[in-house]
Amino acid sequence: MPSHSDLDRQISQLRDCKFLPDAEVKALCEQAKAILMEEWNVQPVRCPVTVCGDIHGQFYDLIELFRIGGDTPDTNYLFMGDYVDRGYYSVETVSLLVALKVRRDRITILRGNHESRQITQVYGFYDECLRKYGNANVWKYFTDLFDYLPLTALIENQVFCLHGGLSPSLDTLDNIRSLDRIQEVPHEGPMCDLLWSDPDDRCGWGISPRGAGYTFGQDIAQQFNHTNGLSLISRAHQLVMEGFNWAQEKNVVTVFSAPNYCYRCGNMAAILEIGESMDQNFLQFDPAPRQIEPDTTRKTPDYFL
Ligand SMILES: [Mn+2]
Repeated sequence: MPSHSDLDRQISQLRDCKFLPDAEVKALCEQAKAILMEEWNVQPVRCPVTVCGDIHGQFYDLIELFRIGGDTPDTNYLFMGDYVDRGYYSVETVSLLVALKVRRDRITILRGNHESRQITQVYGFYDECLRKYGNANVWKYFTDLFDYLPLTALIENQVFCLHGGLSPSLDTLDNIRSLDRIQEVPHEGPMCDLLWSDPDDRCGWGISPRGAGYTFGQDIAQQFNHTNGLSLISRAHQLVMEGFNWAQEKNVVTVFSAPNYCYRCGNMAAILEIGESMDQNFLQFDPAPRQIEPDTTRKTPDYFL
């Protein structure tokens, strides 16, 4: 078991965007697994807390996020998934968040649809691990860890947080509590829906253009909030140009924390501060100044899923 100073050293190395050796990642993931195992499918979170959306490997923008929102553990953070894929620094990004979790800084990290073996083999994290480590070990440690991430969080029994959205198979928070989450994200079903669904202007349930999850209308969100005594559903998963977007008469808010997504979308990022009295304050931010990734050939990813 590494000493606290090992962990401090690792965190400071990661904050300089230098990835850790294979064996250190392995040990970190083992410790993180033991912590996440004790967390719930609907993980309770106290306010004040700062809620964040997709990061997608944009490491320097994550550092900017901490500069804007305050450092851990002084600021209590809730991240709603999608740490990896798309950006150049998935390894450093997810390593830092996991290391902060292991240090037991005040941080909750939920699962996004990209925290999956299958998706990361298509959208960048797998290739990045191969490039940086020469083999797939680190990819395996992290994707095995992802199975333990909580699916949702509940701030003061009022604000329900998750990556994607609602599911026609889940009417209550107790339904979610009874899921067996320790598995790869399935292609369909309630666990898949929580990580893939999106709000929509049309009423009722709809077929999702993503090919997984559903679209859900205001009627669905209102009913879910009413049934479960909630004031708000906070979710990520969709690029929104201002970094946050109210939907469905403020039953739902989208928070997206990757500025200039994929280094080309031109969007702002945002985080949502929820204060001592559950007051809400959005902080928007632009991309951090950064260098072009030094020594690799840039691939053109598919931006359209
Ligand atoms: Mn997503």
